[in-house]
Amino acid sequence: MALDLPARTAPAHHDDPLATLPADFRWGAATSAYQIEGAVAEDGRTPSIWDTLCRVPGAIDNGDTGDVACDHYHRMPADVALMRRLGLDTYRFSVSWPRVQPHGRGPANPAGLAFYDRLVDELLGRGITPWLTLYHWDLPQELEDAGGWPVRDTAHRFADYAELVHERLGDRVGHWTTFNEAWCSAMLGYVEGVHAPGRRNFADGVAAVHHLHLAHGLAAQRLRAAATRPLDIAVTHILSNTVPASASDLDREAARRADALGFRFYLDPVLRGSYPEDLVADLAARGVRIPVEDGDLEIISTPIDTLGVNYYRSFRASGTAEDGSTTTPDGLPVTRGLPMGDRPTTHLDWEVMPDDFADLLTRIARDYPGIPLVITENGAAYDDKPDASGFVADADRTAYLASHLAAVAEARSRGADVRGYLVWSLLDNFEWAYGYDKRFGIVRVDYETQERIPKQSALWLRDTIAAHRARHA
Ligand code: IFM
Repeated sequence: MALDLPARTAPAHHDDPLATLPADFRWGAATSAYQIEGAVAEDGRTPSIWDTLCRVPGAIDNGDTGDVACDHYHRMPADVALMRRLGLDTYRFSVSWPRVQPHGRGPANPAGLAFYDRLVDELLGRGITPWLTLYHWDLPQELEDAGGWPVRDTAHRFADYAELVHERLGDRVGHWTTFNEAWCSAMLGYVEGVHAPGRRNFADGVAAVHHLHLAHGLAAQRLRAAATRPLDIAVTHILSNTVPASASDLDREAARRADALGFRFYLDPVLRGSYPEDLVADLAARGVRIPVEDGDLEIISTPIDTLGVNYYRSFRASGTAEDGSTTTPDGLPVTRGLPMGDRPTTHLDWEVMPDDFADLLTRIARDYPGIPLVITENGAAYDDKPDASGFVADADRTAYLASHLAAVAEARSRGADVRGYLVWSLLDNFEWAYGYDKRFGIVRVDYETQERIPKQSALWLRDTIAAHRARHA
């Protein structure tokens, strides 16, 4: 499909903060399998936990499902051609586990793997680096039926799956991310129950985090051992700052607890080889133990090459509940997340806070020195209003991207080794429990016709990338 893209939208400014980004800065976009592929019952794919959750009445807004999504499974070559026209040098996609290993164990499904084979070749043919994520939340339902992530065996199943994908694609794919956002899989899926598999048990969520970490480490070792070319192995976490709502000891303690459970629980084991002591004590106070076995932390802290950072927003933490109490009915201290306040918000009511993004990246660089960072997701849902031709003049999203890229440049100037920025997302897509109503794409998808229409933000990004390349030519 030939797309007529309008002329440039972003004049180059001498005082452009992006002028400080290095010549080899990576520019790309990210998606995930269940959110865009559709074709859920084709070529041997079996249901994942998301197919199952989508069938639960009331679980997903509007009763939406990923059955068709953006029909990317059938439109992949045109989507890759569009990426090329936007000037992206990197495309981060995820592999659907139930598509390539339908039972979550045992032999590969050649027809499923063939899709990713074609995708990788199509990308390489257009000069785009494939960045493969092995797990973006679509656990084969059969593995959930066997216990899911709270069960240790799932980590071993994942390592086998990683090796099987590598066997087929490892000759052409150099960038491997094991997991996308373990926090979401564990906490939204097993504690809050708003994501698949929709369970609600805190201890299960904690066990899930540990087994996701273990699976990451086991897979990193298998990939490294099987590699026939240098691999860049990464894991991606969604990360936020949590600042105390006031200078009181109560709020400072609440912020510490939130930071331990929401931030350090994810980075410390991978990058320091230990769980934070204060987290372990907080969990013990709740009667919960992380199910660590001998040798696990060595596996989990297998050296990686890149940390993927997904950033959307930050929070304040208060030690006082809405009703004024400072302890829960179980006698635990209250930890209440609050908005930062006085910030514009997106269609999801998420606050827009690029300054906090710069602070977050600076903090990661300070507390976990030596690990290169890539922004593997950042973007915003806005209530896009297309004009008569379907074009979306999304000035809000464009400003969002510009300010967050400026924050990356700012963080770099403070010493954060950020090497790339992958926008979330290439296409409007299935936004999990919110269905299709919340649009994150820089490219509009008309779900009736499956037409792709680059928004103003896509054209801005195209021109920003072109200006970057021209600057370094
Ligand atoms: O759409 C999601 C994505 O799958 C994971 N990171 C956050 C995005 C926006 O909610």
